[in-house]
Amino acid sequence: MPVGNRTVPEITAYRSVPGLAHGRIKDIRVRWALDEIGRPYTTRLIGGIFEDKEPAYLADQPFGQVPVYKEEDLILFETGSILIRIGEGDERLLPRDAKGRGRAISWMIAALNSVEPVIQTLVVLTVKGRGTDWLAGATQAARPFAEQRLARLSQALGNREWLEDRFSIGDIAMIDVLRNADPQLLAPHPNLTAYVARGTSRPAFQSAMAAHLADCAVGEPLPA
Ligand SMILES: N[C@@H](CCC(=O)N[C@@H](CS)C(=O)NCC(=O)O)C(=O)O
Repeated sequence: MPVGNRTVPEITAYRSVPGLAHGRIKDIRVRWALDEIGRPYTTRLIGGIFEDKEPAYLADQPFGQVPVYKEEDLILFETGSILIRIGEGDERLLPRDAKGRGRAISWMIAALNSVEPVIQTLVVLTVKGRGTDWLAGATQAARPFAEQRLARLSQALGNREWLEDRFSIGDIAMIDVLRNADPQLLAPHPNLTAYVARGTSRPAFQSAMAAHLADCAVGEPLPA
C-alpha cells in the first residue's frame, strides 16, 4: 500500500510467545529502524513461535522465522538484509558514502555473525540444560568465547557514543543483540552497559517495543 510516493511495508510478528522470549523477538529490530525514520508499517500476526508454519510462510521465510518484510513484490527475510533495505531508503540509518555505508554494514554483520551466536549459545544452554548435569560444564566451555567477544567489542567502542561517528543500522543490530545477553556478561564493561541504555532509551526503540508488546501476548511456557 503506497503512502505518498512510498510503499508502507508489512512485517510479521508473533501473536504470542513464552514469557522468556517476550520482548525479545527480532521484529523489534525492524520496527525500531522504521520508527527511527518515521516510516509507517503494518504488521501481520502469525501463530506461536513453536507452531509449524504454513507452506506459504515457508516460501517467504525458508526457516519459518519472524520477521518477514514485504514491500509490494519485494519479500525479505533475515533482519540484517531487512535493515540494509530500510537503511538504503534513509541516510539517517545508513550513510550514503562508501566508507560510512561499509562501516555501518560491517558492524551490523558483526552483531549478527560474531556477537549474537556466542550470546545465543549461552541462552540456549541455559534453557535446554536447566536441571541437567551437563549444564555447568557446557557453560564453562562456551562462556569464554562470549567474554572474549564482549571484551573486544568494549575495546572497539571505547568512549564513543555509537560504533561509528553516527548512529546506524549497525547500532540497531548490536544493541538489540547485547540487550538480550546475560547482564553478568556485560557487567565488566560499563561502556557496553551504557551503550545499550543509550540505544534503548531512544524514542524510536521505546515506540517499537511498545508496539511489539501490544501485538504479542505472553503465551505457553517453553517446551521441555
Ligand atoms: N537470523 C534470523 C533469526 C530470526 C529468528 O531467530 N526469529 C525467531 C524469533 S526471535 C523465530 O522466529 N524463531 C522460530 C524458529 O526458529 O523456528 C533473523 O535475523 O531474522
